[in-house]
Amino acid sequence: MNEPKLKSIFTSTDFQQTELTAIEKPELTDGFHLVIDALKCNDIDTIFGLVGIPITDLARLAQAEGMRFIGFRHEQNAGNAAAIAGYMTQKPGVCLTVSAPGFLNGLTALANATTNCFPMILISGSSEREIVDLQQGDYEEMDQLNAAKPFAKAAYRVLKAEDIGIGVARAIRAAVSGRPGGVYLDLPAQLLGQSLDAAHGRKSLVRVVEPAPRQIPSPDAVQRAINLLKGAKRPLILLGKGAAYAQADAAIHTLVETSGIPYLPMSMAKGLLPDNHPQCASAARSFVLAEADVVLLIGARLNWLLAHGKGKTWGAPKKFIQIDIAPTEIDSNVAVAAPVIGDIGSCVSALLAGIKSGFNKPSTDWTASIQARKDKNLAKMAAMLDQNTVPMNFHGALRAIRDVLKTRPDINVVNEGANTLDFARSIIDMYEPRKRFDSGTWGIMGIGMGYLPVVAIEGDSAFGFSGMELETICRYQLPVVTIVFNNNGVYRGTDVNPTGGADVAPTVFVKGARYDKMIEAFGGIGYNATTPAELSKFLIEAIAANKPALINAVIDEAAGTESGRLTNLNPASTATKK
Ligand code: ADP
Ligand code: TZD
Repeated sequence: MNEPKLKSIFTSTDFQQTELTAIEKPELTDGFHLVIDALKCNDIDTIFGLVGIPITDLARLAQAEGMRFIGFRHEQNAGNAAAIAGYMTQKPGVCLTVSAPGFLNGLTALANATTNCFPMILISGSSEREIVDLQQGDYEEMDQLNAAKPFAKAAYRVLKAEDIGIGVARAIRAAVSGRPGGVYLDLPAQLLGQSLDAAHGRKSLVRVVEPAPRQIPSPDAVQRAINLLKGAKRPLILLGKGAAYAQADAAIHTLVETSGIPYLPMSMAKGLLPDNHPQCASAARSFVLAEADVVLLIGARLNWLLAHGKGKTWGAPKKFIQIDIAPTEIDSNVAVAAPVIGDIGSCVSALLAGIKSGFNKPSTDWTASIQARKDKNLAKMAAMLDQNTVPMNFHGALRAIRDVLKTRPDINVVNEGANTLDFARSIIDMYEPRKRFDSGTWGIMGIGMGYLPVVAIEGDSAFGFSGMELETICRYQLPVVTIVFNNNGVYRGTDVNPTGGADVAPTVFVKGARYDKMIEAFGGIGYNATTPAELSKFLIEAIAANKPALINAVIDEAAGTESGRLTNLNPASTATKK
Protein backbone atom coordinates (compact mmCIF):
# COMPACT_ATOMS: atom_id res chain seq x y z
CA MET A 1 0.00 0.00 0.00
CA ASN A 2 2.97 2.27 0.11
CA GLU A 3 3.20 2.37 -3.63
CA PRO A 4 3.30 6.01 -4.63
CA LYS A 5 0.55 5.57 -7.16
CA LEU A 6 -1.96 4.96 -4.35
CA LYS A 7 -3.16 8.29 -3.21
CA SER A 8 -5.31 9.65 -0.51
CA ILE A 9 -7.89 11.98 -1.86
CA PHE A 10 -7.57 14.43 0.97
CA THR A 11 -3.86 14.91 1.24
CA SER A 12 -2.85 14.56 -2.33
CA THR A 13 -0.53 17.52 -2.03
CA ASP A 14 1.32 15.92 0.88
CA PHE A 15 2.01 12.86 -1.12
CA GLN A 16 5.41 12.55 -2.66
CA GLN A 17 4.99 12.75 -6.36
CA THR A 18 7.62 10.59 -7.97
CA GLU A 19 8.55 9.71 -11.46
CA LEU A 20 5.60 7.31 -11.40
CA THR A 21 3.37 10.27 -12.11
CA ALA A 22 4.50 9.95 -15.64
CA ILE A 23 3.12 6.46 -16.00
CA GLU A 24 -0.05 6.47 -18.02
CA LYS A 25 -1.86 4.22 -15.56
CA PRO A 26 -4.72 6.06 -13.85
CA GLU A 27 -4.07 7.35 -10.40
CA LEU A 28 -5.29 4.77 -7.91
CA THR A 29 -6.69 4.68 -4.45
CA ASP A 30 -7.65 1.65 -2.36
CA GLY A 31 -9.86 0.43 0.45
CA PHE A 32 -7.46 1.60 3.18
CA HIS A 33 -7.33 5.13 1.80
CA LEU A 34 -11.04 5.27 1.12
CA VAL A 35 -11.94 4.37 4.71
CA ILE A 36 -9.74 7.19 6.00
CA ASP A 37 -11.02 9.59 3.37
CA ALA A 38 -14.64 8.71 4.13
CA LEU A 39 -14.13 9.36 7.84
CA LYS A 40 -12.23 12.59 7.26
CA CYS A 41 -14.82 13.74 4.77
CA ASN A 42 -17.28 13.60 7.70
CA ASP A 43 -15.00 15.48 10.09
CA ILE A 44 -14.05 12.41 12.10
CA ASP A 45 -10.52 13.11 13.23
CA THR A 46 -9.79 10.46 15.87
CA ILE A 47 -9.76 6.66 15.91
CA PHE A 48 -9.53 4.67 19.15
CA GLY A 49 -8.35 1.13 18.63
CA LEU A 50 -5.92 -1.72 18.83
CA VAL A 51 -3.98 -2.90 15.80
CA GLY A 52 -3.26 -6.26 14.17
CA ILE A 53 -4.25 -8.23 11.07
CA PRO A 54 -5.87 -6.86 8.91
CA ILE A 55 -6.13 -3.27 10.11
CA THR A 56 -2.57 -2.30 11.16
CA ASP A 57 -1.99 -0.37 7.97
CA LEU A 58 -5.35 1.32 8.34
CA ALA A 59 -4.28 2.74 11.70
CA ARG A 60 -0.87 3.68 10.36
CA LEU A 61 -2.39 5.40 7.37
CA ALA A 62 -4.91 7.24 9.53
CA GLN A 63 -2.04 8.71 11.49
CA ALA A 64 -0.08 9.50 8.34
CA GLU A 65 -3.12 11.31 6.99
CA GLY A 66 -3.37 13.54 10.03
CA MET A 67 -5.96 11.69 12.06
CA ARG A 68 -5.28 10.93 15.70
CA PHE A 69 -4.96 7.22 16.46
CA ILE A 70 -5.14 6.42 20.16
CA GLY A 71 -4.01 2.85 20.72
CA PHE A 72 -5.38 0.98 23.74
CA ARG A 73 -4.37 -2.24 25.47
CA HIS A 74 -7.80 -3.84 25.22
CA GLU A 75 -10.52 -3.16 22.65
CA GLN A 76 -13.25 -2.75 25.24
CA ASN A 77 -11.52 0.33 26.58
CA ALA A 78 -10.94 1.71 23.08
CA GLY A 79 -14.64 1.16 22.42
CA ASN A 80 -15.58 2.93 25.63
CA ALA A 81 -13.39 5.86 24.63
CA ALA A 82 -15.20 6.03 21.28
CA ALA A 83 -18.60 5.83 22.97
CA ILE A 84 -17.95 8.60 25.44
CA ALA A 85 -16.42 10.80 22.74
CA GLY A 86 -19.68 10.28 20.85
CA TYR A 87 -21.73 11.21 23.90
CA MET A 88 -19.77 14.38 24.48
CA THR A 89 -19.65 15.61 20.90
CA GLN A 90 -22.79 14.20 19.20
CA LYS A 91 -20.40 12.90 16.55
CA PRO A 92 -19.93 9.12 16.49
CA GLY A 93 -16.71 8.00 18.13
CA VAL A 94 -14.85 5.40 16.09
CA CYS A 95 -13.24 2.25 17.45
CA LEU A 96 -11.07 0.08 15.23
CA THR A 97 -10.33 -3.56 16.00
CA VAL A 98 -8.96 -6.72 14.41
CA SER A 99 -11.12 -9.72 13.56
CA ALA A 100 -12.94 -12.20 15.81
CA PRO A 101 -11.39 -11.84 19.31
CA GLY A 102 -10.62 -8.14 18.90
CA PHE A 103 -14.08 -7.59 17.51
CA LEU A 104 -15.67 -9.46 20.40
CA ASN A 105 -13.64 -7.48 22.92
CA GLY A 106 -14.95 -4.31 21.31
CA LEU A 107 -18.49 -5.64 21.15
CA THR A 108 -19.11 -5.15 24.87
CA ALA A 109 -18.38 -1.46 24.43
CA LEU A 110 -20.64 -1.33 21.38
CA ALA A 111 -23.48 -2.98 23.28
CA ASN A 112 -22.90 -0.66 26.23
CA ALA A 113 -23.01 2.34 23.90
CA THR A 114 -26.28 1.14 22.38
CA THR A 115 -27.77 0.55 25.83
CA ASN A 116 -26.75 4.04 26.95
CA CYS A 117 -27.79 5.73 23.68
CA PHE A 118 -24.23 6.87 22.90
CA PRO A 119 -23.32 7.18 19.22
CA MET A 120 -20.28 5.14 18.20
CA ILE A 121 -19.05 3.06 15.28
CA LEU A 122 -17.14 -0.15 15.80
CA ILE A 123 -15.09 -0.84 12.68
CA SER A 124 -13.56 -4.29 12.61
CA GLY A 125 -11.46 -6.00 10.03
CA SER A 126 -12.74 -9.47 9.24
CA SER A 127 -11.46 -12.62 7.62
CA GLU A 128 -12.13 -13.91 4.13
CA ARG A 129 -15.84 -14.19 3.47
CA GLU A 130 -15.58 -17.32 1.32
CA ILE A 131 -13.74 -19.19 4.07
CA VAL A 132 -15.78 -17.81 6.94
CA ASP A 133 -19.08 -18.65 5.28
CA LEU A 134 -18.00 -22.20 4.53
CA GLN A 135 -16.50 -22.44 8.03
CA GLN A 136 -13.23 -23.66 6.64
CA GLY A 137 -11.19 -22.46 9.57
CA ASP A 138 -9.66 -19.13 8.59
CA TYR A 139 -7.35 -17.13 10.84
CA GLU A 140 -9.65 -15.39 13.34
CA GLU A 141 -12.71 -16.74 11.59
CA MET A 142 -16.06 -15.39 12.65
CA ASP A 143 -19.32 -14.23 11.13
CA GLN A 144 -18.92 -10.86 12.80
CA LEU A 145 -21.77 -9.08 11.06
CA ASN A 146 -24.34 -11.49 12.45
CA ALA A 147 -22.67 -11.62 15.83
CA ALA A 148 -22.89 -7.83 16.09
CA LYS A 149 -26.53 -7.45 15.07
CA PRO A 150 -28.26 -8.12 18.38
CA PHE A 151 -25.92 -5.71 20.17
CA ALA A 152 -25.90 -2.84 17.72
CA LYS A 153 -28.41 -0.28 16.57
CA ALA A 154 -27.36 -1.18 13.02
CA ALA A 155 -24.72 -3.37 11.39
CA TYR A 156 -23.30 -3.13 7.87
CA ARG A 157 -20.67 -4.88 5.79
CA VAL A 158 -18.89 -3.37 2.83
CA LEU A 159 -17.67 -5.71 0.09
CA LYS A 160 -16.61 -3.31 -2.65
CA ALA A 161 -14.16 -0.45 -2.27
CA GLU A 162 -16.47 1.85 -4.19
CA ASP A 163 -19.13 1.29 -1.47
CA ILE A 164 -16.93 2.39 1.42
CA GLY A 165 -18.18 5.96 1.20
CA ILE A 166 -21.79 4.84 1.41
CA GLY A 167 -21.00 2.34 4.17
CA VAL A 168 -19.34 4.96 6.36
CA ALA A 169 -22.13 7.46 5.66
CA ARG A 170 -24.79 4.93 6.64
CA ALA A 171 -22.91 4.07 9.80
CA ILE A 172 -22.64 7.73 10.80
CA ARG A 173 -26.29 8.46 10.16
CA ALA A 174 -27.45 5.32 11.95
CA ALA A 175 -25.30 6.15 14.99
CA VAL A 176 -26.51 9.71 15.56
CA SER A 177 -29.98 10.04 14.08
CA GLY A 178 -33.04 9.43 16.25
CA ARG A 179 -32.02 7.62 19.42
CA PRO A 180 -28.24 7.41 19.20
CA GLY A 181 -26.49 4.06 19.49
CA GLY A 182 -23.67 1.78 18.48
CA VAL A 183 -23.18 0.79 14.83
CA TYR A 184 -21.02 -2.02 13.55
CA LEU A 185 -19.14 -1.71 10.26
CA ASP A 186 -17.52 -4.87 8.93
CA LEU A 187 -14.54 -4.45 6.64
CA PRO A 188 -13.22 -7.73 5.22
CA ALA A 189 -9.45 -7.85 4.69
CA GLN A 190 -9.82 -8.21 0.93
CA LEU A 191 -11.80 -4.98 0.74
CA LEU A 192 -9.00 -2.94 2.27
CA GLY A 193 -6.57 -3.98 -0.42
CA GLN A 194 -8.94 -3.47 -3.36
CA SER A 195 -7.73 -0.69 -5.59
CA LEU A 196 -9.84 1.72 -7.52
CA ASP A 197 -9.38 4.59 -9.89
CA ALA A 198 -8.80 7.61 -7.63
CA ALA A 199 -11.31 9.85 -9.42
CA HIS A 200 -13.94 7.15 -9.11
CA GLY A 201 -13.02 6.77 -5.44
CA ARG A 202 -13.32 10.49 -4.84
CA LYS A 203 -16.80 10.50 -6.33
CA SER A 204 -17.85 7.57 -4.14
CA LEU A 205 -17.36 9.51 -0.91
CA VAL A 206 -20.46 10.80 0.87
CA ARG A 207 -20.57 13.74 3.20
CA VAL A 208 -23.57 13.16 5.42
CA VAL A 209 -25.95 16.11 5.32
CA GLU A 210 -27.71 16.78 8.63
CA PRO A 211 -26.93 13.44 10.26
CA ALA A 212 -29.22 14.11 13.25
CA PRO A 213 -32.06 16.27 11.99
CA ARG A 214 -34.19 18.11 14.51
CA GLN A 215 -37.46 16.39 15.16
CA ILE A 216 -40.22 18.84 15.93
CA PRO A 217 -42.91 17.64 18.34
CA SER A 218 -46.53 17.80 17.28
CA PRO A 219 -48.37 20.90 18.60
CA ASP A 220 -51.10 18.65 20.08
CA ALA A 221 -48.58 16.69 22.07
CA VAL A 222 -47.03 19.88 23.40
CA GLN A 223 -50.42 21.31 24.37
CA ARG A 224 -51.40 18.08 26.13
CA ALA A 225 -48.19 18.21 28.14
CA ILE A 226 -48.67 21.86 29.05
CA ASN A 227 -52.24 21.27 30.19
CA LEU A 228 -51.07 18.48 32.43
CA LEU A 229 -48.24 20.56 33.87
CA LYS A 230 -50.56 23.48 34.49
CA GLY A 231 -52.96 21.26 36.43
CA ALA A 232 -50.22 19.74 38.58
CA LYS A 233 -50.11 20.37 42.32
CA ARG A 234 -46.76 18.73 42.98
CA PRO A 235 -44.88 18.74 39.67
CA LEU A 236 -41.38 17.35 39.23
CA ILE A 237 -38.90 17.47 36.34
CA LEU A 238 -36.58 14.51 35.87
CA LEU A 239 -33.51 15.12 33.75
CA GLY A 240 -31.75 12.11 32.22
CA LYS A 241 -28.55 11.69 30.29
CA GLY A 242 -30.53 12.13 27.06
CA ALA A 243 -31.05 15.73 28.19
CA ALA A 244 -27.32 16.12 28.77
CA TYR A 245 -26.54 14.53 25.39
CA ALA A 246 -28.94 16.84 23.55
CA GLN A 247 -26.87 19.93 24.46
CA ALA A 248 -30.01 21.99 24.91
CA ASP A 249 -28.54 23.34 28.14
CA ALA A 250 -29.87 26.89 27.92
CA ALA A 251 -33.42 25.86 27.01
CA ILE A 252 -33.54 23.30 29.84
CA HIS A 253 -32.16 25.85 32.30
CA THR A 254 -34.81 28.35 31.25
CA LEU A 255 -37.61 25.78 31.41
CA VAL A 256 -36.67 24.79 34.95
CA GLU A 257 -36.36 28.37 36.16
CA THR A 258 -39.36 29.79 34.31
CA SER A 259 -41.62 27.00 35.53
CA GLY A 260 -40.18 27.00 39.06
CA ILE A 261 -40.64 23.22 39.11
CA PRO A 262 -38.25 21.24 41.32
CA TYR A 263 -36.01 18.87 39.38
CA LEU A 264 -34.01 15.73 39.88
CA PRO A 265 -30.98 14.95 37.71
CA MET A 266 -30.13 11.35 36.91
CA SER A 267 -26.46 10.66 37.58
CA MET A 268 -25.06 11.72 34.20
CA ALA A 269 -27.44 14.68 34.00
CA LYS A 270 -25.89 16.13 37.14
CA GLY A 271 -24.45 19.54 36.38
CA LEU A 272 -26.93 20.30 33.59
CA LEU A 273 -27.98 22.83 36.19
CA PRO A 274 -25.56 23.19 39.09
CA ASP A 275 -26.28 20.64 41.83
CA ASN A 276 -26.53 23.48 44.35
CA HIS A 277 -29.38 25.10 42.40
CA PRO A 278 -32.24 25.94 44.78
CA GLN A 279 -34.70 23.89 42.69
CA CYS A 280 -32.49 20.78 42.75
CA ALA A 281 -34.31 18.11 44.74
CA SER A 282 -31.52 15.51 44.80
CA ALA A 283 -31.21 15.68 48.58
CA ALA A 284 -34.93 14.89 48.86
CA ARG A 285 -35.01 12.26 46.09
CA SER A 286 -37.14 9.60 47.77
CA PHE A 287 -39.55 12.24 48.99
CA VAL A 288 -40.18 13.90 45.62
CA LEU A 289 -40.44 10.62 43.73
CA ALA A 290 -43.08 9.39 46.14
CA GLU A 291 -44.97 12.66 46.47
CA ALA A 292 -45.00 14.24 43.01
CA ASP A 293 -48.27 14.06 41.08
CA VAL A 294 -47.04 15.00 37.60
CA VAL A 295 -43.56 14.08 36.45
CA LEU A 296 -41.94 15.53 33.34
CA LEU A 297 -39.24 13.15 32.08
CA ILE A 298 -36.68 14.78 29.81
CA GLY A 299 -34.37 12.21 28.19
CA ALA A 300 -34.73 9.67 30.99
CA ARG A 301 -36.16 6.17 30.71
CA LEU A 302 -38.38 4.58 33.33
CA ASN A 303 -36.04 1.59 33.59
CA TRP A 304 -34.57 -0.08 36.68
CA LEU A 305 -32.72 3.10 37.61
CA LEU A 306 -36.14 4.67 38.21
CA ALA A 307 -37.78 1.58 39.68
CA HIS A 308 -39.73 1.15 36.41
CA GLY A 309 -41.96 4.10 37.30
CA LYS A 310 -43.99 2.14 39.80
CA GLY A 311 -44.03 0.53 43.23
CA LYS A 312 -43.10 1.93 46.59
CA THR A 313 -40.50 4.35 45.21
CA TRP A 314 -43.20 6.19 43.30
CA GLY A 315 -45.86 6.27 46.01
CA ALA A 316 -49.32 7.12 44.74
CA PRO A 317 -50.01 6.67 41.00
CA LYS A 318 -48.93 9.70 39.02
CA LYS A 319 -49.11 11.15 35.58
CA PHE A 320 -46.06 11.14 33.38
CA ILE A 321 -45.11 13.53 30.61
CA GLN A 322 -42.21 12.08 28.64
CA ILE A 323 -39.98 13.89 26.19
CA ASP A 324 -38.02 11.41 24.10
CA ILE A 325 -36.85 11.00 20.55
CA ALA A 326 -37.78 7.30 20.49
CA PRO A 327 -41.56 6.79 20.21
CA THR A 328 -41.31 3.17 21.31
CA GLU A 329 -39.90 4.25 24.65
CA ILE A 330 -43.32 5.59 25.62
CA ASP A 331 -45.48 3.26 27.78
CA SER A 332 -42.53 0.88 28.07
CA ASN A 333 -43.05 0.42 31.80
CA VAL A 334 -46.10 2.42 32.83
CA ALA A 335 -48.69 4.39 30.94
CA VAL A 336 -47.47 7.82 29.87
CA ALA A 337 -50.25 10.41 29.87
CA ALA A 338 -48.51 12.93 27.65
CA PRO A 339 -45.78 11.70 25.32
CA VAL A 340 -43.83 14.43 23.53
CA ILE A 341 -41.83 12.89 20.72
CA GLY A 342 -39.03 14.88 19.23
CA ASP A 343 -35.52 16.07 19.93
CA ILE A 344 -35.09 17.54 23.37
CA GLY A 345 -34.04 20.97 22.14
CA SER A 346 -37.17 21.36 20.03
CA CYS A 347 -39.49 19.80 22.63
CA VAL A 348 -38.22 21.89 25.52
CA SER A 349 -38.40 25.07 23.44
CA ALA A 350 -41.99 24.25 22.47
CA LEU A 351 -42.96 23.66 26.09
CA LEU A 352 -41.27 26.90 27.07
CA ALA A 353 -43.18 28.85 24.47
CA GLY A 354 -46.36 27.35 25.89
CA ILE A 355 -45.69 28.18 29.53
CA LYS A 356 -44.31 31.64 28.89
CA SER A 357 -47.81 32.85 28.17
CA GLY A 358 -48.77 32.09 31.74
CA PHE A 359 -47.76 29.51 34.28
CA ASN A 360 -48.38 29.42 37.99
CA LYS A 361 -45.26 28.37 39.79
CA PRO A 362 -45.69 25.35 42.08
CA SER A 363 -47.26 26.08 45.45
CA THR A 364 -45.01 26.95 48.35
CA ASP A 365 -46.57 23.99 50.17
CA TRP A 366 -44.79 21.75 47.70
CA THR A 367 -41.51 23.64 47.47
CA ALA A 368 -41.31 24.26 51.21
CA SER A 369 -41.91 20.62 52.04
CA ILE A 370 -39.11 19.67 49.66
CA GLN A 371 -36.81 22.26 51.22
CA ALA A 372 -37.57 20.95 54.71
CA ARG A 373 -36.72 17.42 53.62
CA LYS A 374 -33.54 18.63 51.92
CA ASP A 375 -32.41 20.49 55.05
CA LYS A 376 -32.99 17.45 57.20
CA ASN A 377 -31.14 15.07 54.88
CA LEU A 378 -28.28 17.46 54.27
CA ALA A 379 -27.74 17.94 58.00
CA LYS A 380 -27.62 14.18 58.46
CA MET A 381 -25.20 13.87 55.57
CA ALA A 382 -22.96 16.68 56.86
CA ALA A 383 -22.36 14.75 60.08
CA MET A 384 -21.38 11.66 58.09
CA LEU A 385 -19.09 13.67 55.82
CA ASP A 386 -17.28 15.18 58.78
CA GLN A 387 -15.83 11.83 59.73
CA ASN A 388 -12.06 11.54 59.70
CA THR A 389 -11.69 7.93 60.69
CA VAL A 390 -8.51 6.09 59.77
CA PRO A 391 -8.59 3.87 57.83
CA MET A 392 -10.86 6.11 55.83
CA ASN A 393 -14.49 5.32 55.19
CA PHE A 394 -16.28 6.32 51.99
CA HIS A 395 -17.69 9.53 53.44
CA GLY A 396 -14.45 10.95 54.80
CA ALA A 397 -12.57 10.17 51.59
CA LEU A 398 -15.29 11.52 49.33
CA ARG A 399 -15.60 14.72 51.35
CA ALA A 400 -11.91 15.35 50.73
CA ILE A 401 -12.37 14.77 46.99
CA ARG A 402 -15.56 16.83 46.88
CA ASP A 403 -13.85 19.84 48.40
CA VAL A 404 -11.07 19.74 45.85
CA LEU A 405 -13.36 19.18 42.86
CA LYS A 406 -15.59 22.05 43.93
CA THR A 407 -12.73 24.36 43.01
CA ARG A 408 -12.46 22.77 39.54
CA PRO A 409 -15.98 22.43 38.11
CA ASP A 410 -14.48 22.09 34.63
CA ILE A 411 -13.01 18.67 35.40
CA ASN A 412 -14.43 15.52 33.78
CA VAL A 413 -15.18 12.98 36.47
CA VAL A 414 -15.59 9.26 35.85
CA ASN A 415 -17.05 7.15 38.60
CA GLU A 416 -17.56 3.39 38.96
CA GLY A 417 -17.70 0.71 41.63
CA ALA A 418 -20.57 -0.19 43.94
CA ASN A 419 -20.27 1.81 47.17
CA THR A 420 -17.76 4.12 45.51
CA LEU A 421 -20.29 4.82 42.77
CA ASP A 422 -23.33 5.24 45.00
CA PHE A 423 -21.69 7.47 47.56
CA ALA A 424 -19.76 9.60 45.08
CA ARG A 425 -22.88 10.17 43.01
CA SER A 426 -24.65 11.78 45.93
CA ILE A 427 -21.67 13.43 47.63
CA ILE A 428 -19.81 14.98 44.70
CA ASP A 429 -21.75 17.92 43.31
CA MET A 430 -21.44 18.76 39.63
CA TYR A 431 -21.73 22.31 38.36
CA GLU A 432 -21.37 22.01 34.59
CA PRO A 433 -23.10 19.81 32.00
CA ARG A 434 -21.53 16.58 30.72
CA LYS A 435 -18.76 16.42 33.27
CA ARG A 436 -19.85 13.26 35.03
CA PHE A 437 -19.61 9.81 33.42
CA ASP A 438 -20.38 6.55 35.13
CA SER A 439 -21.46 2.93 34.89
CA GLY A 440 -24.67 4.07 33.23
CA THR A 441 -27.71 2.08 32.21
CA TRP A 442 -26.08 -1.33 32.60
CA GLY A 443 -24.19 -0.63 35.79
CA ILE A 444 -21.14 -1.90 33.96
CA MET A 445 -17.70 -2.10 35.54
CA GLY A 446 -14.75 -1.32 33.31
CA ILE A 447 -15.55 2.06 31.81
CA GLY A 448 -13.09 3.90 34.05
CA MET A 449 -9.88 4.28 32.11
CA GLY A 450 -11.47 4.06 28.64
CA TYR A 451 -13.64 7.11 29.31
CA LEU A 452 -10.34 9.02 29.63
CA PRO A 453 -11.46 11.20 32.49
CA VAL A 454 -9.48 13.88 34.22
CA VAL A 455 -10.36 12.48 37.62
CA ALA A 456 -11.51 8.87 37.97
CA ILE A 457 -13.10 7.77 41.23
CA GLU A 458 -12.86 4.00 41.15
CA GLY A 459 -13.69 1.06 43.37
CA ASP A 460 -10.67 -1.27 43.51
CA SER A 461 -12.63 -3.98 41.73
CA ALA A 462 -13.99 -1.55 39.13
CA PHE A 463 -10.50 -0.22 38.44
CA GLY A 464 -9.18 -3.73 37.74
CA PHE A 465 -11.34 -4.08 34.61
CA SER A 466 -9.43 -1.39 32.71
CA GLY A 467 -6.35 -0.86 34.90
CA MET A 468 -3.86 -1.76 32.19
CA GLU A 469 -4.86 1.40 30.37
CA LEU A 470 -2.68 3.26 32.85
CA GLU A 471 0.02 2.52 30.31
CA THR A 472 -2.09 4.14 27.59
CA ILE A 473 -2.66 7.17 29.80
CA CYS A 474 1.08 7.46 30.48
CA ARG A 475 1.99 6.83 26.84
CA TYR A 476 -0.13 9.73 25.65
CA GLN A 477 0.71 11.77 28.75
CA LEU A 478 -2.97 12.32 29.50
CA PRO A 479 -3.48 14.30 32.70
CA VAL A 480 -5.68 11.64 34.27
CA VAL A 481 -5.77 11.30 38.05
CA THR A 482 -7.13 7.92 39.10
CA ILE A 483 -8.25 7.48 42.69
CA VAL A 484 -8.61 3.83 43.69
CA PHE A 485 -10.87 3.25 46.69
CA ASN A 486 -8.93 0.30 47.99
CA ASN A 487 -10.95 -1.73 50.48
CA ASN A 488 -9.39 -5.07 49.56
CA GLY A 489 -12.18 -6.53 47.50
CA VAL A 490 -15.40 -6.43 45.53
CA TYR A 491 -17.74 -4.29 47.69
CA ARG A 492 -15.58 -4.88 50.80
CA GLY A 493 -12.70 -7.03 51.91
CA THR A 494 -13.92 -8.80 55.00
CA ASP A 495 -15.48 -12.01 53.68
CA VAL A 496 -13.90 -15.30 54.72
CA ASN A 497 -13.91 -18.70 53.10
CA PRO A 498 -16.37 -20.63 55.27
CA THR A 499 -14.56 -23.94 54.68
CA GLY A 500 -11.35 -22.63 56.18
CA GLY A 501 -9.63 -23.58 52.89
CA ALA A 502 -6.64 -21.73 51.46
CA ASP A 503 -8.60 -19.82 48.78
CA VAL A 504 -9.89 -16.43 49.87
CA ALA A 505 -13.62 -15.67 49.66
CA PRO A 506 -15.03 -14.82 46.18
CA THR A 507 -15.16 -11.11 46.96
CA VAL A 508 -11.66 -10.71 48.41
CA PHE A 509 -8.47 -9.36 46.77
CA VAL A 510 -4.84 -9.12 47.88
CA LYS A 511 -4.92 -7.16 51.12
CA GLY A 512 -3.11 -3.86 51.27
CA ALA A 513 -2.38 -3.83 47.52
CA ARG A 514 -0.48 -0.75 46.32
CA TYR A 515 -2.17 0.32 43.10
CA ASP A 516 -0.03 3.46 43.11
CA LYS A 517 2.97 1.30 42.25
CA MET A 518 1.30 0.24 39.01
CA ILE A 519 1.40 3.70 37.49
CA GLU A 520 4.99 4.21 38.55
CA ALA A 521 5.92 1.31 36.25
CA PHE A 522 4.90 3.51 33.32
CA GLY A 523 6.40 6.76 34.55
CA GLY A 524 3.28 8.18 36.19
CA ILE A 525 3.10 9.59 39.70
CA GLY A 526 1.86 7.30 42.48
CA TYR A 527 0.49 8.38 45.86
CA ASN A 528 -0.66 6.33 48.85
CA ALA A 529 -3.30 8.20 50.87
CA THR A 530 -4.33 6.94 54.30
CA THR A 531 -6.22 9.98 55.64
CA PRO A 532 -8.68 12.49 54.14
CA ALA A 533 -6.06 15.21 54.60
CA GLU A 534 -3.50 13.24 52.59
CA LEU A 535 -6.06 12.43 49.94
CA SER A 536 -6.92 16.09 49.56
CA LYS A 537 -3.27 17.16 49.42
CA PHE A 538 -2.34 14.51 46.85
CA LEU A 539 -5.33 15.26 44.67
CA ILE A 540 -4.53 18.98 44.57
CA GLU A 541 -0.91 18.15 43.79
CA ALA A 542 -1.77 15.62 41.08
CA ILE A 543 -4.23 17.94 39.34
CA ALA A 544 -1.69 20.77 39.43
CA ALA A 545 1.03 18.48 38.02
CA ASN A 546 -1.19 17.90 34.96
CA LYS A 547 0.38 14.49 34.55
CA PRO A 548 -0.83 10.89 34.83
CA ALA A 549 -1.19 10.02 38.50
CA LEU A 550 -2.82 7.38 40.68
CA ILE A 551 -3.83 7.77 44.30
CA ASN A 552 -4.24 4.54 46.24
CA ALA A 553 -6.85 5.60 48.81
CA VAL A 554 -6.76 3.13 51.70
CA ILE A 555 -10.37 2.50 52.74
CA ASP A 556 -11.55 0.49 55.72
CA GLU A 557 -12.18 -3.01 54.36
CA ALA A 558 -15.30 -3.25 56.49
CA ALA A 559 -16.79 -0.04 55.08
CA GLY A 560 -19.59 -0.24 52.53
CA THR A 561 -22.28 -2.78 51.89
CA GLU A 562 -22.60 -5.69 49.50
CA SER A 563 -23.83 -4.42 46.10
CA GLY A 564 -23.82 -0.83 47.38
CA ARG A 565 -27.38 0.46 47.17
CA LEU A 566 -28.55 -2.39 44.95
CA THR A 567 -28.95 -4.89 47.76
CA ASN A 568 -32.57 -5.36 46.70
CA LEU A 569 -31.43 -6.67 43.31
CA ASN A 570 -28.98 -9.17 44.82
CA PRO A 571 -30.65 -12.52 45.46
CA ALA A 572 -29.33 -14.28 48.55
CA SER A 573 -29.63 -17.97 49.16
CA THR A 574 -32.08 -18.79 51.89
CA ALA A 575 -31.60 -22.55 51.77
CA THR A 576 -29.77 -24.04 54.69
CA LYS A 577 -27.70 -27.20 54.28
CA LYS A 578 -28.74 -30.17 56.33
P1 ADP B 1 -30.84 8.14 32.41
O1 ADP B 1 -30.10 6.85 32.57
O2 ADP B 1 -30.02 9.33 32.71
O3 ADP B 1 -32.15 8.12 33.10
P2 ADP B 1 -31.54 7.14 29.83
O4 ADP B 1 -30.30 6.69 29.14
O5 ADP B 1 -32.36 6.08 30.49
O6 ADP B 1 -31.18 8.30 30.85
O7 ADP B 1 -32.48 7.88 28.82
C1 ADP B 1 -32.02 8.67 27.79
C2 ADP B 1 -33.18 8.87 26.84
O8 ADP B 1 -32.93 10.04 26.10
C3 ADP B 1 -33.39 7.73 25.85
O9 ADP B 1 -34.68 7.22 25.93
C4 ADP B 1 -33.13 8.39 24.49
O10 ADP B 1 -34.01 7.92 23.48
C5 ADP B 1 -33.38 9.85 24.78
N1 ADP B 1 -32.64 10.77 23.94
C6 ADP B 1 -31.33 10.75 23.64
N2 ADP B 1 -31.00 11.80 22.89
C7 ADP B 1 -32.12 12.51 22.70
C8 ADP B 1 -32.43 13.71 22.00
N3 ADP B 1 -31.51 14.42 21.35
N4 ADP B 1 -33.71 14.15 22.01
C9 ADP B 1 -34.67 13.43 22.66
N5 ADP B 1 -34.43 12.31 23.34
C10 ADP B 1 -33.18 11.85 23.36
N1 TZD C 1 -18.73 -7.33 35.85
C1 TZD C 1 -19.15 -6.26 35.12
C2 TZD C 1 -18.64 -6.08 33.73
N2 TZD C 1 -19.98 -5.36 35.63
C3 TZD C 1 -20.47 -5.53 36.88
N3 TZD C 1 -21.34 -4.62 37.32
C4 TZD C 1 -20.04 -6.62 37.69
C5 TZD C 1 -19.16 -7.49 37.12
C6 TZD C 1 -20.54 -6.87 39.12
N4 TZD C 1 -20.11 -5.77 39.99
C7 TZD C 1 -20.93 -4.73 40.35
O1 TZD C 1 -22.10 -4.57 40.00
S1 TZD C 1 -20.10 -3.61 41.30
C8 TZD C 1 -18.67 -4.50 41.26
C9 TZD C 1 -18.83 -5.66 40.51
C10 TZD C 1 -17.74 -6.64 40.28
C11 TZD C 1 -17.45 -4.01 41.94
C12 TZD C 1 -17.68 -3.50 43.31
O2 TZD C 1 -16.49 -3.40 44.02
P1 TZD C 1 -15.58 -2.13 43.98
O3 TZD C 1 -16.47 -1.03 44.66
O4 TZD C 1 -14.36 -2.44 44.73
O5 TZD C 1 -15.37 -1.65 42.62
P2 TZD C 1 -16.81 -0.72 46.19
O6 TZD C 1 -16.88 0.73 46.17
O7 TZD C 1 -15.72 -1.23 47.04
O8 TZD C 1 -18.13 -1.31 46.52
